[in-house]
Amino acid sequence: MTEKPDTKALIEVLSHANHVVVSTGAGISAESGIPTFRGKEGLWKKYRAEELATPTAFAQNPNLVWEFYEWRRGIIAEKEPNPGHKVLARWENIFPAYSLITQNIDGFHQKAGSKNVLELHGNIWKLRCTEEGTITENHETPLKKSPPLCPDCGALLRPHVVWFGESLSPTVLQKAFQLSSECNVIFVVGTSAFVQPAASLPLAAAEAGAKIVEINPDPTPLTPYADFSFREKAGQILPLIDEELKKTLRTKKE
Ligand code: BJW
Repeated sequence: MTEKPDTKALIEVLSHANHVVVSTGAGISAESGIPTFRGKEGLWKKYRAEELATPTAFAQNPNLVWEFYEWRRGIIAEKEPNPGHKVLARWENIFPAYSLITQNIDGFHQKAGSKNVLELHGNIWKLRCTEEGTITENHETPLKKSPPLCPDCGALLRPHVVWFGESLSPTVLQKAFQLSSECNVIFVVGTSAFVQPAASLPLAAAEAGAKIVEINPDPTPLTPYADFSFREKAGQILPLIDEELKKTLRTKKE
């Protein structure tokens, strides 16, 4: 029988936390059946990021890039958020202040009920005009026309996501660093902690005095800095932490 992970010390910290930040990556959606990028079965093991997730790739071959994104939209459309996403949505009502930051583009946090989500790398259900920069929401799978064209000016539309070599929205990024440097605890869930600038958020939080909680079946470059490391799947450990937290908060109220 596998031992239940010890959450006692973490629950003690959480029960006194005023502001909790959670920063998620592809691993939170892995148990929903969404491929990650860098694991054994990761997308970047089968496909070259340079050919599919850079502005140069899109300029050279928009058809191929759209084929990749249409395929992924199809997968995401068929899947559902898992218990990990649901706990993170519930936590909006638990802590005095709570912020959810994600590198994911799948929209699963919102689908699970999270109201405030800071999306660092955009959203696959949004399209952006390459000429005018206008952003529209679009959930068609498959798209009626691929690659899609802007209904207003006829220019190519692209996925509203952040590719390698592109800057993140300065407003979103500034907010993410601000929240991270204000929190008492930062959870880092399901990210290889490899891609910048997202990987720097927990370090900024720790520098400002926050505790780092890492949830990932595998160690990452962040692991040596983590105050709590859970080598577990997010969909399993988050409900467990939530359960223990509920018990403690209930006792405190009584
Ligand atoms: C589980 C689990 C379960 C499995 N439960 N866990 C400084 C130094 C060096 C380079 C740079 C730097 N600053 C910028 C760069 C360049 C670059 C970069 O970081 N490169 C690195 C590869 C080194 N960054 C950029 O280009 C960024 N732009 C930028 O900084 O602009 C300014 C600038 C540009 C150039 C130079 C300098 C400055 C933009 C980054 C955009 C990333 N885009 C992508 C694609 C988005 C659209 C799409 O999805 O198609 O974003 S790449 C891909 O990686 C995607 C992800 O959001 C991102 C992060 O991946 P994530 O989420 O960590 O997933 P994985 O697969 O890596 O890890 C999953 C983890 O889950 C694993 O650890 C598993 O173990 C775990 N797991 N099951 C919990 N059940």
